[in-house]
Amino acid sequence: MDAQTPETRAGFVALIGAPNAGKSTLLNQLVGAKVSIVSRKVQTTRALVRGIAIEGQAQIVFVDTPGIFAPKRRLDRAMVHSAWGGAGDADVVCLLLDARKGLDEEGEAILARMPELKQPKGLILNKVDLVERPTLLGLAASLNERLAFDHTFMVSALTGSGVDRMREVLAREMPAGPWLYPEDQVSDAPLRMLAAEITREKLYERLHDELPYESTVETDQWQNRKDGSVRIEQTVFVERESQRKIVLGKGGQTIKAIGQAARRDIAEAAEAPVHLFLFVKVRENWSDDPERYREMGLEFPRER
Ligand SMILES: Nc1nc2c(ncn2[C@@H]2O[C@H](COP(=O)(O)OP(=O)(O)OP(=O)(O)O)[C@@H](O)[C@H]2O)c(=O)[nH]1
Ligand SMILES: [Mg+2]
Repeated sequence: MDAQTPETRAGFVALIGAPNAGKSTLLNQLVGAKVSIVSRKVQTTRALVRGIAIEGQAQIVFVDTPGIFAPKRRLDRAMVHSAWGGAGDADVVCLLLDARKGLDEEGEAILARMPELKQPKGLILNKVDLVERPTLLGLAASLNERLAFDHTFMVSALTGSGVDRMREVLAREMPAGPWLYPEDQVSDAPLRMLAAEITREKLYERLHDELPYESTVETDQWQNRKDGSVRIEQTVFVERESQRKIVLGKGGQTIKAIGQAARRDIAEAAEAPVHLFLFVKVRENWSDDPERYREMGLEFPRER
């Protein structure tokens, strides 16, 4: 490399925070593509999702993590464990807070553990579109008294306000070194995984109040056809027959609508026409089945 060429940089920035703070929405804004699913429900993200952004000579791998909360079930425990794991491995750790909520009990518990992390730390106050400026400044000041953050960002993941500046500042924190992924790659997750996540998002969108968290989606078949289209088969696992009925809906209407919405987004991600076939299966206690965790990219906690 000649002396004129600025050095490349590359590294990881973990986004941690309570469920629903807007981590996945922010990841998608930072990357400029949908790589992580979003919903109004808490505990949407289940495993680490990496989204890759380029800023000048820096490649920044943003790591979206499951929301951190007091876990009750085995799946909860796996998710929270994965979130802290993502933080431990990053070059910079950013705590994301919903600025409208401020520092609630969940945020407090995460903040209390952050001094254990040795990396530079960022504070991200999100959802500034919903908060008055003085409230925001007060919150930033009091949080910085609690922990000496290296950077404080005020953003709206929804509108994109403040996001470009944040990416620029974080780019300068990245260690010098070669890029970790090809220039045009936006995610490290295989498309079949993203496709399963997209269907789960549509499931949440349609059934937010009826369907509890007892569902998961897997891609079983992914076939690239000669005509350039893709044939995909996915299975929605639920825990009980009553839930299967809800997912199917009257005359199969609900699953049909979910399938249509998912197909559109998957086709966009795959940049190809998609034929999507959805199956709904009852698998009692899938959330105690190690294989389901492997599919999600989670470690299986031995303790229930
Ligand atoms: N008004 C507003 N809403 C936002 C903003 N960012 C996220 N949201 C909304 O907040 C909700 C949760 O967003 P997610 O991105 O799924 O939150 P998360 O932190 O990834 O949640 P978990 O994966 O459950 O931990 C969604 O309804 C988003 O549309 C923002 O800047 N402003
Ligand atoms: Mg999320």
